[in-house]
Amino acid sequence: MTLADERIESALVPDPKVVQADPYPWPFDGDFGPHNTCLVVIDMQTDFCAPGGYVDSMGYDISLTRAPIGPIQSVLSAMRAKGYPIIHTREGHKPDLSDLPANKRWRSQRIGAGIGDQGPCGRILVRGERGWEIIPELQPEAGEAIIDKPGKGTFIATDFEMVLRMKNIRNIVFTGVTTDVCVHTTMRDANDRGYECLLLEDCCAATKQSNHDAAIDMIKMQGGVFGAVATSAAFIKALP
Ligand code: C5J
Repeated sequence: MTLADERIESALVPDPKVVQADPYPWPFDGDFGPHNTCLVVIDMQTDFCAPGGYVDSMGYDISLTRAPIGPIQSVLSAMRAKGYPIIHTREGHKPDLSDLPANKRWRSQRIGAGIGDQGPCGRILVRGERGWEIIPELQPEAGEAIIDKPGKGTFIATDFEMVLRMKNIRNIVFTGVTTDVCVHTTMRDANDRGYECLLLEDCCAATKQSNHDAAIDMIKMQGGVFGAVATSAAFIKALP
């Protein structure tokens, strides 16, 4: 093989430190590893993805929100094996509901799944109840951070940013539910704070497929307006 052949071949082989993502190879500068990158698993709780939870009580199809469980398990085991920081989140309110805005409660009651009311899995979206727990398939391991949040975004009323700073995180990989609400809100906020964001599309889901698809499309606009999108397979393949 001549030097010219070698140059052509190396140009065809993607840099292993860059994920083949859309609309750009992620991260933007190729600086990616356990030293500066974490996985965030958003709200994979019984209330969002198991029978009798909040999403099920609203009448949505939980097969959608359960679909990412397998892909998230694959990403978790690949990242755990390489020592990446893992952060889980849970949406939920204090038992006295002092952190539940009246309009959030009213809207949920209107569609028959009142936050704070008794449901088949205990009080809906209340901390400490069965429905609020992370599903057994995606249980956090010892040493992994868990952020409890009262809202849709993970930065509001939590110590998320402090945890990211203590771990020297610059890149965030997003998984979880729902793509169009808690995942998007957190990704947008992270992007505005200067974090380099990647969403794994088969590791996320919404309560309606077209909302998931639209949320994915939005990220890709304007050259990657909030970051980039990849599949779990492309991500795992590139994981340094
Ligand atoms: C919603 C969430 N959709 N985790 N919460 O209410 O996205």
